[in-house]
Order: sequence, then C-alpha cells, then structure tokens
Amino acid sequence: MPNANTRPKRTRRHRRTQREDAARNELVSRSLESAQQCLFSQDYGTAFVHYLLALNLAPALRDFANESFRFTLFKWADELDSLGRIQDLFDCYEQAMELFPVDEVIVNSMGEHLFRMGFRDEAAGHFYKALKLRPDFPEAKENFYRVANWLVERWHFLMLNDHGRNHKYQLAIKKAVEGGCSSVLDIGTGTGILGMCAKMAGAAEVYACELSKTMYELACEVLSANGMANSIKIVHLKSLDMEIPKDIPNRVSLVVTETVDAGLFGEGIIESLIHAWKHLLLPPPNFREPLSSPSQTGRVIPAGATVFGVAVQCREIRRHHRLCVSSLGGLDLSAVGQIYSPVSCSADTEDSTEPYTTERLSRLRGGYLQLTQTFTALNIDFNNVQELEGLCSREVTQLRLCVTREGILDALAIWFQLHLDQDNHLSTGPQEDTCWEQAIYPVQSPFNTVKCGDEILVEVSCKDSYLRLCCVAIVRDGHTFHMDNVTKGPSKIPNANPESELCSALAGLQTNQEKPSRAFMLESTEIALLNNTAYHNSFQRAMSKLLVTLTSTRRSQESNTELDPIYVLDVSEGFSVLSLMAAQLGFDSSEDNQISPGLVQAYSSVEKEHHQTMLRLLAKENGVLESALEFWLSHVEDDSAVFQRPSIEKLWSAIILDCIETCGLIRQKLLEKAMLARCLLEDGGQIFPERIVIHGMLVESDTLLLESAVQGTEPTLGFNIAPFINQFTVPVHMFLDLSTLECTHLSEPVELFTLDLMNNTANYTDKEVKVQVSTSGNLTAIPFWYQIHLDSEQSVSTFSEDSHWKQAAVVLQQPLAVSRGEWVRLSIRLHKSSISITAVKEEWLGAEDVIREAEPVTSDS
Ligand code: 44T
Repeated sequence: MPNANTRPKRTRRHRRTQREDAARNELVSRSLESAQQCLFSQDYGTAFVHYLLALNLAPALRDFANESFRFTLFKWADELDSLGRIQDLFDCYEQAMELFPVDEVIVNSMGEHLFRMGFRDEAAGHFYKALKLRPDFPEAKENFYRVANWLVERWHFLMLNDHGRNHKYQLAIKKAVEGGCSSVLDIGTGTGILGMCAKMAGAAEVYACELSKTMYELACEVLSANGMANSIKIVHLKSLDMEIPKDIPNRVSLVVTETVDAGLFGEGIIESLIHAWKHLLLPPPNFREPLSSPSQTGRVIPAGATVFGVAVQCREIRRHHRLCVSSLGGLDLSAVGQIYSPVSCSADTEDSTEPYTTERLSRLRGGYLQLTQTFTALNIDFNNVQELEGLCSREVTQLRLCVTREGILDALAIWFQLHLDQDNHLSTGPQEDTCWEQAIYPVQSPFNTVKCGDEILVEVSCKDSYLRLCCVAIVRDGHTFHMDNVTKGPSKIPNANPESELCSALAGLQTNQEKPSRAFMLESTEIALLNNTAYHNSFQRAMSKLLVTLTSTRRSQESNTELDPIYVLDVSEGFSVLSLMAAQLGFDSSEDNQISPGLVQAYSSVEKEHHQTMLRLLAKENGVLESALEFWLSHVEDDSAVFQRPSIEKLWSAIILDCIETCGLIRQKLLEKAMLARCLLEDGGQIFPERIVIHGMLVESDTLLLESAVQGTEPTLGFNIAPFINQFTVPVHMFLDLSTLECTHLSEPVELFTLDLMNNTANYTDKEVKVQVSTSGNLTAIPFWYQIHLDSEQSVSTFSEDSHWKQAAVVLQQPLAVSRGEWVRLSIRLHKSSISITAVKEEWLGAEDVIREAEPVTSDS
C-alpha cells in the first residue's frame, strides 16, 4: 500500500486527473451524441460546434469522426454561404483545418468556396495543396485545372514559345545594357525572363516587380533555378506602388516591360510609365547635353508603338454583338427593343463597359473582309512623359476612313507594332506568323452598311487605360449619318445588303415604336444564343411534339374537360427563352387546337433581373398570359431545391437542361441534375435534350501545343523556365473554333460517348473507341463537340455554323506518331462531368502498346 505521507500530492493529482478524464470523456461523448442529434434534425451549425468541442478534447477520435465531421462542415458552410455569412464560413474552415490540417477534402472544399467568392489566387493555393496531399484526387485536379487557366493565362506559353519575340527583346535589352544602362527595372516580370536577360547582358543592378501572386512566386522559383535569386531583386507589387528607397534603392536607367494587351494600353502601361518616369526612372537624356551618360539617364524598352486599324465585315463578330433575327422559335423578338453587348465604345456608354474584345482575326469562323485600307490610329513615344500625359488628357482625335469595299461595317480591328528600339520591332498584326490577338471594337449601330466612297468617321481617344475607337458617323454624298445615337432614330441610310437590311429593319422597328423603346444588355454569348435559330427551331418542334402527345393522352384519360396543366421547367443556367417558347406553344392556335390554350405552365430559373424583365416583356408581346410563365425559386443554391415538384402530387412533364457550356465542355453536375430530373418526371414526360453524343477526331496541331506548354527541351533564351511554368499546363483547351484551328485531321470524326439523360441504367463511366488513322502524322490532340438530341428526331450540333457553343480539345501529354491505316484505341472515361481520354496505338501483330495519357477534361463555369 502506498505511503500516504510520502506521495500525497501525486495521488491527489492522479485522482484529479482521473476525475478530469472522466469528466472530459463524459463531455466528449455527450458532445458527439448532441452532434449526431443535431445532424439528424439538420441543425448543422450546432452540430459543428459540438464536433469541434469533442474533437478538440479527444484528438484520438478524429479519424473515427472524420466523415461525419466533414459532412457537417460542408452542410453548415453551404448554409452560411447562402446566408451571406462569409466571414463565419471561413472561420469554420480555419477551425476545421486546425483539426484536420492534412485533410485534402477539406482543403479542396475551402478552395472551392474561395474560388466562388472570387479569391482565385487563394483558391489556387488550396487546390494545389490538396493535390500535393493526394495527387490522384480527381476533384482537386479538376479544380486546379480550372484555376490554372485564370492564374497563368495561356498567352504566357505562346509568348515563351515565340522565339522571334524573345530574341528581339533580348537583343534590345543587350544593346541598351551594353550601351551603359546599368540599372534595370522589369515591370510585370511574369516568369522573370526580361529581368534575367538584363542580368545576363551584364547589368549591375536588376529589379523586377509583378502584381500577380502566382506569377510572382513562379518568378521567384525561376530566378532560384537560374542562380539569380540573389542578383535580381523581385517584389510582389504593382509598379505604381513602388517607392524609392523602400523597394529599390535608386532610380534606374532602364525600364523593360511587356505589359501590353491586344489593345496595347489595357494592362495600364500608360499609367505605369508615367509613374515610372516620375518616381522610378532617371531623367531622360537632355539633347542639349548629348554627352550625358546612359547610366545617368533613363529610357524605356519598348521605346514606343504604332497602332494600326482596319474596318471589317465579319459575320462571326456580328452574331455575337447584335441581334440578327426578328423572331425565334415562334417568338416575335421585336418587343424587346435594342439589344446590345457589353463591349461598346460609343460616346454615351458607361465607363464600366469594355471597349473591345479580343480575337485572332485569322481564326474567325467564316473569315472577314476589309472594308477600308489599313490606317494608323496612333503613334506613341514611351520615352516622352509629356506625350504620355497628354494622351490621357487630350481631346479625341477624329479620323476619316475611306471605304474601299461595299459591305456591312461590323467592327474596327486594331493591332500594333512595338518599337523595342530603333532596330527591333514586334508586330501583333493579323498577317503575322505569331499567335497574337487583335483588339475588336464591334459596331453596334443598326446603320451599318457602307459603300465604296463613303467615309467612316472614327474617334480615337484614351480613357481609363483603354485605347478607344468609336465609329461615330458615315459620310455619304456629303451627308453625315450619325451612328451612336440609336434610340433617337437617326436618318436611315439605304441598305444594299439583305442581311444587314434585316438588322436595320429590326432596329427600325425598335426605334420607331411609339412606346418608349427599351435597351437590354446581353453578354455576347447570350446574343449568339438568340441568333442560333437552328437550336430554337429544333426545340420548338420537339416541344410541340411532346405537347401534342401529352394532350391527347390526357384527353383520352380524363373524362372532364378541365385538363391538368402541363408543367415545363427550364433549369438552364444563364439566359434562356426556352421556357417562354414552351408557354407560348400552349397558346398557339395553329396546331388545330390540339393543345388547349393556356395548358402549359412554364417555369424559368433565369435569375438576373434584366433577363426576367426581358422574358416578361416578350411574354406579354407574344400573347402569353403572365401567369403561364413563372420564375422558379430564384437564388436557390441547392440543386435539389431547384428540382422540386411543381406542386404536391404533381410531376414535371418536361425539364430543360442546358448540358453544354459555351466554352465547349459538359456542364458541371449535369449527370446529377439529369438523375434528379428523371425522378421528378411524370410518365411520358421528357428531358430536353434526351441525349447528347460526344463526337471527336484525331488531329495534329502545333498551335494547340504552343498554347498548352513551353515546347521542346532547349532552354528559353538560355534560361530554365519551362519546367516551372509547365506545372500550369492544363490538358484541355476550351473556346476553340475547330473550323479555323490550324491542324491536320488524322481521322474522320467518330462518336466517342453517349450521355443518355433519360435512361438511368446507362453506363456513364468507361468506353473504348477504335479510330482508324486516315492521314499519317503526330497525334497531338482530340478535339470534341456534341450532337444534342432534343428528341428522337430533332438534333443540333455544337460544331455548326450558327452554334453559340465553341469546341474543346484534349491535348495529349506526348504526341503519338500514327500512320495511315493504323488503329488508335481511345479509352474515354467520364468522372462526374469530366472526360478523360487515353490514346493507345494498336500495333499490328500484337506489338506492345504505346500509351499516351490524356488528362481529364472538366467544365469551367
Ligand atoms: N498579351 C499578349 C500579354 N503586370 C499581356 O500581372 C502583347 C496578346 C498579347 N506587374 C496581342 C498582343 C499581346 N506592375 O503577369 C502579368 C501582369 C503583370 C504588372 C506589376 C504593373 N503595373 C503591371 C501590369 C501588368 O505583367 C505581366 C504581363 S502583362 C500582360 C501581358 C504583345 N495579343
């Protein structure tokens, strides 16, 4: 028996510990029990607190409770999210990650919330971490690919692969440094390449700044790998926030930068250079003192730029920026008045609208026609601070462009020459062998036909970091027709072209109405959707067929004359008029009274206010009773809530899903949505589309390779950059226009996969397809698109001329050499809504297969 006198304290402590243990265990088990009860009653917030308490007190239980804890966290986070309690949401995740620091599912989920709130850099960090924790974690991979596109834009690959451009920059920098510019600042360093060129050329001091966190971190890695981490000082700052001596000790003698976008000024180069001249650069050389040394004066590479432009006719631009149809699937669209895209440069548009969009003119479907000669829009000297300042404050300049070819004035397009120095120039023109984009200023005025001899008046200005070009008037036979003031109904120019006549007629209808004309802004993809007549007509035919069938079944089943309404639900994301088309079919008397008026009760899940207003207006003008079209549970996050029944005891007769995103990928969660839809469908009801078939083909395309990764094994300008930036390679390319992509077709198109949305027993996971090679070459990619089967008779392709959808392609990690006549086996796997494709060459006589992995494809919403 222990001696009570010698060990009294220990025993007391022991007893106290025992008591504490017992109390803690009691608390832990009660908390776990309460957590479970709360879960049962769906009180996730309280359940979460109970779990936190229990698992903090009893870390040993973490493994055991991990699943339920995650479930609770996710449920509670969704609730906080929908309540807008963002800070609370992130606090919960912080606490959860303290408990489970290496739980990749929690880390990934936190990233998803961050991404949805627009914190892309932070989101990327979480997806990256989740992927490091579990490299084969499909959700994290999908998410990482999604952010990789945002974080490291694809042009980085193009620029690093553009040897001509790299070489010219290197030459200009070398010449400047050797000529005496000894201290250099690289503004917007990206991967660090221009700064490294300066160091390599012998500059004594090199500094660099980069505003994107991801790019800054990437540049740090690159500098270390090239042994320059200590000789180039890089800061994670916007150049405008840099100060002397805090960030750099002294003014520098050379600024190098390539902070230019397709519209030249869109990355803010004017402001950056004005700031640099005032605060970071040595004064410019004084030409009265020609002997002033280059190390004591400042200069900029590029030294200046010349902007060129041309007026074009281009159907592809037109159908994205103006409504070209007056009716759609039976709906008269004239009621909605003017529809305009957010890309606008007219004098009265708000500053928030972007003045231009960017395209590669050479890759526009259907091509383009030049209506004028190439003109010079602007010349700018980056070494003259007065000129830079003058540009922002000066009045607009007016240009008169002589029309050299009759046509429809759809847009102005511009490009530029960067004068790196006196000898080295880079051009971003449409004829160049590079992949630069041009800036496109769509002309949205309905008065847009021009004839030879007409003059187009263009105003050039520079406001809010953008170069703005605006067509203000057309001068014909001495008369000036103003273009920007559509709603006031300017004098009409007689049209020569029927297609443009249609647009003008439409606008005429809109402007000549007695009621106040309205204007609605739609995204350019939404405008292209409205211009997609084939799709809407197919839908109209498929839907009216279903309505006829359902009505006749009901007539034969129900003895009384009061027929039950036919419930139609459109859960398209974004804008859609399909529900309204269905409602209108219910009022259509042309079907020989087969469908009773008002029989269709349609629901739209369109959320944006102006979309709803447009649909209401269209309904009214098309004779659809207000009650026949309702907006279904706006702002509901949870899919299951969107898919509720129309009313107790009732099921849907038709559910419309928009399966494919405009970028060319399958919409996320499509299969889950289809499953929910099937459960809520009445007997004889239908999902639109009932089926989608994925088509694809084998191609060789260097362009796709150049856009996906830095190619080859040679160092870039002698620097080791590729392995670092190539971490951001994504296996899928979206927003492709396959009709103009430079590529060799190595096979005929084949069916890759079918998604049967009406059939729940279909196997969605794996499929193998054998494709015969029709032309020998290097298989680099498998572009794919969809045939959307609305029903057994009606279908549309996403690869048609009028498609508002683009195409996508899986790019193989390594090209696969194939010869005519050989067979390639494609294994296609669908994980959630992501497709991955593996290409295997089937060697004759059973030679060993060569396997080239294609990574998964995911939808980017
Ligand atoms: N576009 C290619 C390249 N940055 C856009 O974060 C250009 C395409 C292109 N960092 C036609 C022509 C061309 N301070 O990483 C980015 C960006 C960073 C800054 C610090 C600043 N003031 C800025 C401003 C931008 O610089 C990097 C490059 S800018 C984007 C280049 C021939 N079609």
